[in-house]
Amino acid sequence: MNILLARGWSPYDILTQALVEGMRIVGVDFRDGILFVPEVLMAANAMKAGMGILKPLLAETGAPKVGKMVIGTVKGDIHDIGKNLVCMMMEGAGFEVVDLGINTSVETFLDALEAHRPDILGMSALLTTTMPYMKTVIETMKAKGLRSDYLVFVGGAPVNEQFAEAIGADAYCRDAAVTVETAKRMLHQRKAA
Ligand code: B1M
Repeated sequence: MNILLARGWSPYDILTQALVEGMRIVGVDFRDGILFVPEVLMAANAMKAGMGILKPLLAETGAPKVGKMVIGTVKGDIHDIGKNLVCMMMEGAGFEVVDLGINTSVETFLDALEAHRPDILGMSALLTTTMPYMKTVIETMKAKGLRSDYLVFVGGAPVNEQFAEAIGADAYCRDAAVTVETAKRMLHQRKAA
C-alpha cells in the first residue's frame, strides 16, 4: 500500500486496482478449491488493513453533509468488506453513514430508521441464501407504511438489477462508486420533486 502510494498511485486506483481486484482473484481461487477459509480470512484482514491506510486519504473534506444513509449486511451474512468500502466512499463523498455491521435483523434495520431518520437504507448480501432477506426487510417496511419514506439501495456480489427490481428496491448499486453516484442523483431528484 505504502509502496504504491510512494510510486504516485492515487488512493482510488490502489483501492480498485490492487485491493478490490486482489479480492476478486481470491474469490475465484476460493471457488475453485485453490484457497480455503483461513487463507480467505487472511486476505480479508490484509484488505481491511489496507482500507485503514486509505480511509483518511479518501476521507471527507469537511463539506456540509449531503445526506444520510443507514447500512448493514443482512441477517445470516457476515461478509462486510464490500459494505465497509461503500461506507468509506459514501463518507468520503460527504454523506453521514450509520453502519449497523453484519448479521442485521429486520428489527435492527427498522429501529435504526426510526432513530436516525436517514435518506437511504442500504443493504448488503454476499450469499445467495441471504439475498432474499432484503425482500423481508422491504416487505416489513411496506407493512408498517414506511417504505416510501426512504430510498432503498441494495448491493453485493450475487445481487443484480433484476433482483433489486423484483424485491421493490429503488436501486441496485454495482459497487461503491456507483452507490455514491446513485445516492447523489436520486437525492437530487427527490429534492427537486
Ligand atoms: Co465468503 N463467500 N463465505 N467469506 N467470500 C463468497 C461470497 C463466495 C462467492 C465465494 C465463492 O464460493 N466463490 C461464496 C458465496 C456463494 C454463494 O452464495 N453463491 C462464499 C461462501 C460460500 C462463504 C461461506 C458459506 C464459506 C463457508 O463457511 N464454507 C461463509 C459464509 C459465512 C456467512 O456469511 N454466514 C463465508 C465466509 C467468508 C469469510 C469470513 C472467510 C470472508 C469474509 C470476511 C469479511 O467480509 N469480513 C469471505 C470472503 C472474503 C469472500 C470473498 C472471497 C470475497 C468477498 C469480498 O470481500 N469481496 C467472496 C468471493 C467474491 O465475492 N469474490 C466470498 C470484495 C468486496 C470489495 O466486494 O463484497 O462484492 P463485494 O462488494 C462490492 C459490491 O458488491 C458492492 O460494492 C462493494 C465495493 O465495490 N456492494 C454494495 C456490496 N455491498 C453493497 C451494499 C450496497 C451497495 C453496494 O448498499 C447500498
